[in-house]
Amino acid sequence: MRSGMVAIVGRPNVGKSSLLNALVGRKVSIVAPKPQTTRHRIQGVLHRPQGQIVFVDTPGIHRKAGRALNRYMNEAAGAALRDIDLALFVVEAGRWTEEDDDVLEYIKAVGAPAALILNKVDRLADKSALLPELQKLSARHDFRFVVPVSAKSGQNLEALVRELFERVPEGPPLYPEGQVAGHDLAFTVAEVVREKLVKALAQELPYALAVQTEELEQAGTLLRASVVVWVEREGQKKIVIGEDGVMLKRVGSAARRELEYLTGSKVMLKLWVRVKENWSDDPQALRRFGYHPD
Ligand SMILES: Nc1nc2c(ncn2[C@@H]2O[C@H](COP(=O)(O)OP(=O)(O)OP(=O)(O)O)[C@@H](O)[C@H]2O)c(=O)[nH]1
Ligand SMILES: [Mg+2]
Repeated sequence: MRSGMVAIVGRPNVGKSSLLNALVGRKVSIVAPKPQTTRHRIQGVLHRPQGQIVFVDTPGIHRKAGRALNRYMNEAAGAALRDIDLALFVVEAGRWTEEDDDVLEYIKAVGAPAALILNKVDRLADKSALLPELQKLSARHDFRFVVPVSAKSGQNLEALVRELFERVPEGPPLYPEGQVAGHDLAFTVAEVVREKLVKALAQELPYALAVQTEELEQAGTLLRASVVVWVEREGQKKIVIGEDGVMLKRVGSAARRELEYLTGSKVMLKLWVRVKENWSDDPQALRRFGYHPD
């Protein structure tokens, strides 16, 4: 049996979480069109007859890291590069930016073995540009291998999995058979609610949100969850709740539907909105909301 740890790193919004979900065949990490969606390291497990690969999805490494939360996110991503068998450095095909340079510099500094993954090839209008781009980017570092993929269409993912199993060492499985996510249900509930909020809310508001599961109770086939949405100001609370509570209701039912699909249970979800001034730059509040280095 082979088993290994593979970190998925890159700048925000390149499709790291989408890639993780596509590789393990289940949604274990939330996805949104806005950058900085993932805030923690998230583990997802690929089980195959030849062994097991534990993927570690990470927050997008970004430049404007002024607030304590942003520093936490960059540190969480950086820490994922330690003690791994391979890093998947994910970039967008046809769209290299300075933040990609930063990530590559970081990989080099840490000395982590890395493969280059060009994601979103389904979006390329001109496919003939792909080969020259692959050649150009391959020359930037001693990558173990380079693979173009689409997390969305699934294109080339099997080739990537084959490459990975050739490179992870022999070893016992790290997770029991059948376990796909490294986190518990309380975390899943909070993240699904956060994803629906990020998708529903405009512009800057997603960055002012933290979500915590306060109570979780499984009674037979019924799952009861009570979840707190933290914002930084009274005005933000009004927006999250919406006129006559419409926004919160919409978010709540979208989250409930997805949780019912994920758990197979009937879900009763209660959402509360509370204000914690400036929590995203307050180290104590960050720890309380689960953003603590481990
Ligand atoms: N067309 C296309 N879109 C993709 C692909 N992979 C991801 N996306 C989209 O890109 C956006 C960002 O995807 P995520 O998976 O959240 O990206 P991420 O790198 O995890 O982002 P952060 O967590 O914010 O760093 C979403 O709108 C995805 O649907 C792909 O292969 N093709
Ligand atoms: Mg992500």
